[in-house]
Amino acid sequence: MKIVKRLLTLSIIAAMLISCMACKKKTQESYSYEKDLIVVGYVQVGAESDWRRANTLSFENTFTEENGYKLLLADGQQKTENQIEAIRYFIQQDVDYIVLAPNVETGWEGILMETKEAGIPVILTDRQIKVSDDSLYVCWVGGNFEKEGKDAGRWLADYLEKQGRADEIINIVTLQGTIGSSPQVGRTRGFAAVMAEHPNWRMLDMQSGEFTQSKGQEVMEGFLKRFDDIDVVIAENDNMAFGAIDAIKAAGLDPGDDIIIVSFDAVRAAFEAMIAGDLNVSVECNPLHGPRVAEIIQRLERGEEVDKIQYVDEGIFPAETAAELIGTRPY
Ligand code: GZL
Repeated sequence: MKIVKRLLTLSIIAAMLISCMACKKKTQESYSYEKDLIVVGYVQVGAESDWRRANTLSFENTFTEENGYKLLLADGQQKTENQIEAIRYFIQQDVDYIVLAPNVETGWEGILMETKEAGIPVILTDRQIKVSDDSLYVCWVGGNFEKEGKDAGRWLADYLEKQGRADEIINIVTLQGTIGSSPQVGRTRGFAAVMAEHPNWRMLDMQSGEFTQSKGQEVMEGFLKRFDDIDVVIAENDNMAFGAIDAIKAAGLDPGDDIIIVSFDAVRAAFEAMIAGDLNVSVECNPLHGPRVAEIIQRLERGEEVDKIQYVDEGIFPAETAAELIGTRPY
């Protein structure tokens, strides 16, 4: 009996080893033609906005085979569960690096424990995450969202001052981004900090437009039905601002004049809207993270340390600068 049990145990161990060898062989085979390329698994939020498409293009233009990379791109379609599934797939594919633009700030401990156990470095880009152990990722590169929110508030205060409306009751509505994403959290918090300095500003309501033009228009239509005296719209990205502009025009009002529109991202279409007089300002959020992430990977490849938090440079673009600058815009 004992000999049977021993033979059975040996055959199970042998089977496990063979399957493991096959798996490793498959991984090596699947990228054997990539032997000299750095394989990067990029987990993108989605394709929800002009900003996002510029962000993806920045990676596609940077992580090319002639630059020494194989880019595997996963579109999360704005769902965290899709992103987690994609990360698990990249672990199975044994990529060299995982780059993650996290949809929202929470829910990442478990999957990043799996990447850590697999020994695959994770670089965060664009949005941030909340984890108790920041060794779960190498570093983060992106925009300073709370500063963007404050910059928007300060621009509005200055604009109202110049219009002689500094002491007027100002009714504001906000089209928020994806709730729980760091651009939504930061922009909302930053604007609120400036709003606290202006007791004559009233926030009538805030609602998420999911960073999309269609949802932004739908939410703005609702605001226009509920409130008959909106002075300012804060749109937490340009595409929601474009939706708000359409809704305001459909209501027979003049966007940029009857209702001041403050937006974020500063994509080319925002410059076109400012030139048309429909948008008053767009606070830049630079999407061109590809080269920054490539520089980080090259430093890691050389065994160098990299800064944990790396902000990209960003500006503020009021309508009066749009015509002069639109030709210089890289996205
Ligand atoms: C900001 C980025 C945001 C943009 C939106 O870094 O995460 O997501 O502001 C995009 O346009 O949808």
